[in-house]
Amino acid sequence: NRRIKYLSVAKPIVYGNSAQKLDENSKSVSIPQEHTHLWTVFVKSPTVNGDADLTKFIKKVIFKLHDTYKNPIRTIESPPFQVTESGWGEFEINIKIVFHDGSSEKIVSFYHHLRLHSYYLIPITDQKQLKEFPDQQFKTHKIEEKEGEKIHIDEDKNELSSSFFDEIVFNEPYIDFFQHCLLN
Ligand code: SLL
Repeated sequence: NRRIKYLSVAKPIVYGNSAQKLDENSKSVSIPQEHTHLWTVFVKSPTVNGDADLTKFIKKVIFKLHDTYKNPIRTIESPPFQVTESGWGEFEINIKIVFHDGSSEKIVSFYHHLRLHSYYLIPITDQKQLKEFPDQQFKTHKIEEKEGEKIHIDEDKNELSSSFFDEIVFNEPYIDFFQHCLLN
């Protein structure tokens, strides 16, 4: 089992979070009073095959939440690779992607800023929105992009999402790993 010289394989991923503002109606008994949002942090695939592609090379994804959470280290071993929680504050989530045994690939570790609020955003005019998204369904939707961060706001549903498109690059992968996990 040898490495394939000069070969790089890039796999696209999307990571980020969605968040929903809780109001009195949407608050369930199990959610503490001080919690303002319900959110989900995720790692997923933008490809048509979706998570089926990711599971070919991802063994698990580890999300490290803020220490104010019970069991802050959440290990997800099958798709969807995501954690849903409620809370009151934004913080940095450490995401670690672990590849299949035998791949000899190092863990990929990075941070995502859990976004609950959109207050820092520069308002965009409705005109621009209408031009870009003439579709009715986007009437109350705003999409912003800043430093690679795609922010989607749905005012009707009090929802927001923040996502980043990225890729995982495997340099000179082992032949076995390449054949079993990286070839489509
Ligand atoms: C802040 N630096 O002060 C951040 C910390 C922590 C958010 C935010 C805990 C929820 C729970 C929660 O929402 N933590 O388990 O009660 O804004």
